[in-house]
Amino acid sequence: MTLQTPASHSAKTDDAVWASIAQEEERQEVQLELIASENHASKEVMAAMGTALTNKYAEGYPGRRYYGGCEFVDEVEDLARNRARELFGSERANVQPHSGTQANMAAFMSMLDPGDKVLAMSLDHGGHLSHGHTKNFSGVFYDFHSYGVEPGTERLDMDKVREQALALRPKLVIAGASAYSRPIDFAAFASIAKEVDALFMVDMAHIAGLVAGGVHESPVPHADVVTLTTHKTLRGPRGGMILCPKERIVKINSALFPGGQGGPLMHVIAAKAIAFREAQQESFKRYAAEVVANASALADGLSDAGIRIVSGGTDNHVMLLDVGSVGLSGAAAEDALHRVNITCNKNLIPFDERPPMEASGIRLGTAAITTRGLDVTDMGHLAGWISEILRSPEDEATIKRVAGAVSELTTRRPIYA
Ligand code: DSN
Repeated sequence: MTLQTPASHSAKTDDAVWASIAQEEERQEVQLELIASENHASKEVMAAMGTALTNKYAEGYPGRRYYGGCEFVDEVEDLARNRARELFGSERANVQPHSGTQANMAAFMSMLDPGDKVLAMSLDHGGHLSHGHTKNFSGVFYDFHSYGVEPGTERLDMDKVREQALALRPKLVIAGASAYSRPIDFAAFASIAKEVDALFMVDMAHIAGLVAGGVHESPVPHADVVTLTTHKTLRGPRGGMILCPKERIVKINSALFPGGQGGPLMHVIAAKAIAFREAQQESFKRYAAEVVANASALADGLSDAGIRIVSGGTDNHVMLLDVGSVGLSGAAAEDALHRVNITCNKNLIPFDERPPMEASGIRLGTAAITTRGLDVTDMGHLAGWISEILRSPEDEATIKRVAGAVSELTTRRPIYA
């Protein structure tokens, strides 16, 4: 198969843009990507996004469009929807959301009226912007309240969540996080929602690939609506998706289009279809298991090196390091690791006293480095390098040595081998 990727296209005239794209491709190749929400999509997924489907307007849904000439994009969207349903065992799927936040907006619009009460995880404890941040549409239009982790364990205590739900009587309970390293008990959340007569939604953006790969419990049997992104552990194109039982799909579809979006991105939907097929393969199950094994090994290695891991470790792809435990802010730690080509992001830790732009933590994830073939042995080395840099962030000899080791590893494990 010849891939028609933009990078291989012969008619490139815009030197400025292509130079930046080439540099970004090189950056990804030479850096170890530990940002927990990023991954390296396959060449086939990327190729689909550089096709003529980007030219096509297709407002509506397959068989019911507001434009002519949709016969082939209808086929593509049907493939994507059917594969999504099979992959996650969901009765219905909407594959049109441009992002996770767009998916959440449509989900909320399908279930809530402005001003309705919602209970979701606090952003400061690992929740997401679109779960009620005051400047986000969610916090502007709905009455969000938050639950968080417990001070001692830094884990969710479902009895406490239940107490809050009983006191608040929300219309919707949301589970799902961007920086929570422990399994989420979807059955317990569903039972709490039922007890207070609320609807239950799960935003599984971070763990979608782990759910698809069978290494995290699926929220689909428990939730009224499940939203996700397709580009994190699921390793597809940048975008969102909604899963739901058949009785909810009419409202969801109409909340997404025309409620929150116009024309769908058909080139991205084609890439989603390809990614869902990839995620149906045995090799993806192995990948998901390796992501979790690598995260566990990395957390153990860092912990053995004396760096405090929030909640003591991880059961999924993500971990939060309390870099205050080695005298750094999250911002300083992010910068120090960047100097040796290890990319991550500063992150608040639960009960953080620093402001978000400084933070006391960094968040690390293993989805992208596992895609490029790193294994648990590599995790031992990586933990050592991270520890050395965090302990000696200004030491030029350490920086040079670790940067050299990172370079040797990234050369040995190219992204697109
Ligand atoms: N979900 C966020 C992250 O985890 O990086 C981005 O919205």
